[in-house]
Amino acid sequence: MEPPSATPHIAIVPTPGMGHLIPLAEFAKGLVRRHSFAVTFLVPNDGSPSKAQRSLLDSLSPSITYAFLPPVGFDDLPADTTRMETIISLTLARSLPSLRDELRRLSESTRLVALVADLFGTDAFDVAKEFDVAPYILFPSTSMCLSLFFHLPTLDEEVSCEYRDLPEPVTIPGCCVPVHGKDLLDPVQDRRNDAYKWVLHHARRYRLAEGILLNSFEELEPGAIEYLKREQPGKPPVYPVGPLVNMEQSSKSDGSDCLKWLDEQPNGSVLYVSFGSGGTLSHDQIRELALGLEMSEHRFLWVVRTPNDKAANATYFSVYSQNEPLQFLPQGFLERTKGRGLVVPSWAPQAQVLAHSSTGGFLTHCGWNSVLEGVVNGVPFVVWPLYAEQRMNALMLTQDIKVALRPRADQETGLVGWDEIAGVVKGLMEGEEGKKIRNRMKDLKDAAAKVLGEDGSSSRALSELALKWKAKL
Ligand code: UPG
Repeated sequence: MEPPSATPHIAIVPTPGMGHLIPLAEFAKGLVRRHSFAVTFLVPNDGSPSKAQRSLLDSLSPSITYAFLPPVGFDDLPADTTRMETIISLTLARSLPSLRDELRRLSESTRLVALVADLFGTDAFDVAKEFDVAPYILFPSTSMCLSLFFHLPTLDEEVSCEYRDLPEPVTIPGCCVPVHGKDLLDPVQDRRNDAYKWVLHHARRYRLAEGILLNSFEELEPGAIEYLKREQPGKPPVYPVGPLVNMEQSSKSDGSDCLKWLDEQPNGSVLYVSFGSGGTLSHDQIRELALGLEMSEHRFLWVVRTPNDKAANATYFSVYSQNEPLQFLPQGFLERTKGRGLVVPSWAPQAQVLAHSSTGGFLTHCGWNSVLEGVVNGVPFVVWPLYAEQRMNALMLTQDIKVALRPRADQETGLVGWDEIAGVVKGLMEGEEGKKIRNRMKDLKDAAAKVLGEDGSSSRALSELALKWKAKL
């Protein structure tokens, strides 16, 4: 057998979801580019990796390789009560034997020093330890959410009812905005469901990590980060290395039409509308949104998915809609908004869209990667949370850092009406409040550029980690 090369090597194990894979890929790029590491992605899956997943993995540098683990199945799970977080966690839990085989191979052929999993990946730790590989987490969401994960085992012991029935909001350590139980992340909304048990399981195991990398930075979430960095028994060191965001120019392949269209629009004039990789609206809601955009009289670029009346995360595992999404738009909408609006089915090169000078606002579901992509480009938000921890993120953006407007849903129908949407879009794109928000975003953009600079705090945190890992060689 050839002796392993001297290059330090990291294994990364992403759980399903583009929102997890994208920041892990950015983290890998930084390690390779700045610290000469080699990286292997070991990807648990159910046999249907999405086009988006494959094209991202294929686009990485030769020092970043990947292998899909043999697919696992879920035929035994009840379709009506199994939530997203259970499937995400089981995809990894059921892949542990093949992960063990791959780690054995890597540890024999490379200088494997660490395994990095994401927020639902703590089951990989036991296998990592078998090969004397240090287990780490890259937490792809907010510091606020990480602080809640650390606090959850205590909450679970102290609170006997559903959190949504608590009369007082929950105070998350380090965070100044209290969060009502009904706004906490989805999987903690039903404590009898397996999804809650999985989240609690992972939260309890976070203490087993040798460190937690956080996709955030101090200027964005000062209170929570200061709290998380404080040494406490049972809490591993936290390294804020964010924002981990794709800043590269587009390859001008997939979705380049919308970038060309943006080239023709005036500076800062376009509202980009997207609900991340998994977000879907109901039939009625999609019609209201279309009319609201039309009536706002502003330019827009909208990534449309086939509506779904049952789930707000219907494309989480697949990204692409099964049916042609544009057929669900109101009659005549495309003709009436031609020139002023562009509608893209399923997927757009979002990082490049947000970096484009024509983009002046972002209507977002508040997935954390989307938020960070808005922040690094100074693009202010209209927030429209749908699932996962997005309601918490929306609260933070509107009430804490105040860089977003939020349309209100009708109390009876639960729908956000077209007139409310049109009003909020105008407010962001042309109103006084919009101007103030834009200025605050400019400060955050500058702060993000600084932490990512040569001597910035996130670059230093990454260097500290790289040194620690190299010392294991
Ligand atoms: N994206 C595109 N094109 C699209 C849609 C999305 O490039 O048309 C990219 C986008 O740029 C971003 C990523 O896909 O980088 C989406 O990530 P995110 O905005 O975080 O949304 P989700 O995919 O919904 O992310 C999941 C959860 C979210 C959570 C995030 C990180 O739904 O709530 O904050 O993971 O944990």
